[in-house]
Amino acid sequence: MKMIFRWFPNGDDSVTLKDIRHIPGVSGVATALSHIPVGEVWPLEQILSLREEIAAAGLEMEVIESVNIHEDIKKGLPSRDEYISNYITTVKNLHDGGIKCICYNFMPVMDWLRTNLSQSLSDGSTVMSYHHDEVLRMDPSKMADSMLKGANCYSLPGWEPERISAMVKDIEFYKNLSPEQYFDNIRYFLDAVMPFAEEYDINFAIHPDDPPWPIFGLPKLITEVDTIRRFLSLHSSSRNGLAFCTGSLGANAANDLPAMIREFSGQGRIHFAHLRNVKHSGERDFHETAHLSQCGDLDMFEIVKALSDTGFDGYIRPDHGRMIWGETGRPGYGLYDRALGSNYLLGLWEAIRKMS
Ligand code: DNO
Repeated sequence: MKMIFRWFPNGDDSVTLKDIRHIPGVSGVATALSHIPVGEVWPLEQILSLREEIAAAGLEMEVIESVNIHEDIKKGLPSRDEYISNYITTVKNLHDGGIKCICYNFMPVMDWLRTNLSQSLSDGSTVMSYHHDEVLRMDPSKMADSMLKGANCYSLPGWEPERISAMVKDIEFYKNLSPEQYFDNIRYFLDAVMPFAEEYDINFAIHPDDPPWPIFGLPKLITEVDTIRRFLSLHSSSRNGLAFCTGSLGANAANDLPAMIREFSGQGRIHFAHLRNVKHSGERDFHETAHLSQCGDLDMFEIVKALSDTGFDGYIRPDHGRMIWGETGRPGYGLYDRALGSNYLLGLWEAIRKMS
């Protein structure tokens, strides 16, 4: 297992590589060439120069989060073949650049969604939260404004300008696409790309839908045990795997996360784990919390134990933390609370390993 930290290059992060290097036990970063528009090839030289910058700070770059998938692929449009061919070239270049794992998602229109990026907790910290009633009342054309307003001038992953400008039209498009057709579109993508994941020894880690229930009638793919089984059965190669995000899947209290980890990690299908905690305040309402079990509704001990017991040897990163100690930055991605979280998780990992 390697503990890593998400980091955004090109000055688009309040956290520096030097800061990350100071966190004990963290060996590398999950990062991306996020300035390249979705669908274009990532040039090898740019991958290598980012790798050098990260190596110069004493850190590894083995995981990309994310190589995003062009909306035309998700929609199944004829232009998808060109975007898929670009994606494959990027996979080859990433292989040549030493990458071992690519995290991606197949969420239509938007990546993740919250209704408040800075909700105050009783300890004076702030976190991101989600209230489904507010989403039901939301005008999709205003959705991006409300997300970006809270972003503290940093880019929000999955809320790229080109995506935002097409959002309302795209929501309309998906009204005429059945869940089966949507599923066929990921199958088409995997059929084309998986042989190259094999050839280039790269693990693919799909991120679950966040939150894991329908929004604006959009199709959802990775939400619970059955949908994940169905997705994994599309390609039996272990390269076709998961970025197991406890906060996304855990937003649905019915998901038994340790059991899911035992099943999927036991099959060698979890390559990347995003570990964070959530507190439910309704069936479809939650807010994020500090990583400790006692701070939220997820049992982090059982989650880490399930990973350890199943021989997990992929990457873990502490996911969204609180904003504490006066820090400002990209919501969820401050330094301090994620550093605390990583060391709590490393402590659990060490104790579990030594006691088993
Ligand atoms: C949000 C993140 C997502 C995630 C992508 C992976 O904070 O969890 O943007 O990186 O869905 O492709």
